[in-house]
Amino acid sequence: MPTHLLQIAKKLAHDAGLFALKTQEKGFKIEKKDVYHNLVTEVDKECEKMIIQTIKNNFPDHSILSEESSPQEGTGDYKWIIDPIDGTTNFAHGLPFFAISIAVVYKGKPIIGVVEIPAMKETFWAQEGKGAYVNSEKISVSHVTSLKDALLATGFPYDRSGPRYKKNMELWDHFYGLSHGVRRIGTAALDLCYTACGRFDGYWEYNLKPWDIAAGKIILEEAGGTVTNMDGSKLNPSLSNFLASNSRIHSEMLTELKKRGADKL
Ligand code: LIP
Repeated sequence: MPTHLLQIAKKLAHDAGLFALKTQEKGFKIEKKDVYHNLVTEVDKECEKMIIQTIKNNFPDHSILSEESSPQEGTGDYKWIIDPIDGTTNFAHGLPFFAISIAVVYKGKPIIGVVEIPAMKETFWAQEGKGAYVNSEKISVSHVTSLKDALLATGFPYDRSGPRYKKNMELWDHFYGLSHGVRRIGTAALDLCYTACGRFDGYWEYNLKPWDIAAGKIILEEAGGTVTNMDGSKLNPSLSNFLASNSRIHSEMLTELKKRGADKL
């Protein structure tokens, strides 16, 4: 079953990616989802519809959690976690850094992750216990052992008035001084996959949702990385404070996050 689900997840991500890429050139409607700067486009919704319809046709008993629609509870043990376009702001502004992110969870345990980056022609994917890949090439995390040699990534909450936004500005400045630099690419799925293949060495962010990280997390872990809360405990998505790394600089990053009180927010 897992290999069959992997093939379907890859096909769904690939087809949605091609559709998104084509539509990005033509133009599309953009809306604001809330009072902040959280955007959704008609392409997010269309991709989501395509993906969900196929899952429902093939697996009517599977549960589905997807960014742009209400959760659907199935009677079976499998759950799909979907972000039809991760990096919507980038997509809306014509940037190539956006991804289709699809994970499959079995009895609460992630077993498959697929992150398709159509503009780069890169499909990152992993199956539990079988390693992580980009296209057909096996990937692993970097060998960097110290922050002073690391390239990091972060992202900022949509709510720019809250304490986490200000804290993240402070953390950005702090880590910038300790590393080769800190990038803000604008898609969590891609940040995780870039950490999985050694382009980044560490990544932190507040306020991420399960669909932002479900697929990227299994890809990173299968590539040898570590994902925890900012206090080092096992990831609890409801805390929404998140640290990912190549494992080798994880404890050094945790020390710096704790020094700045990042784990207390
Ligand atoms: C976005 C992320 C981005 C993060 C935003 C948001 P969306 O997902 O992937 O990196 O900083 O907070 O969650 O809204 O584009 O699917």
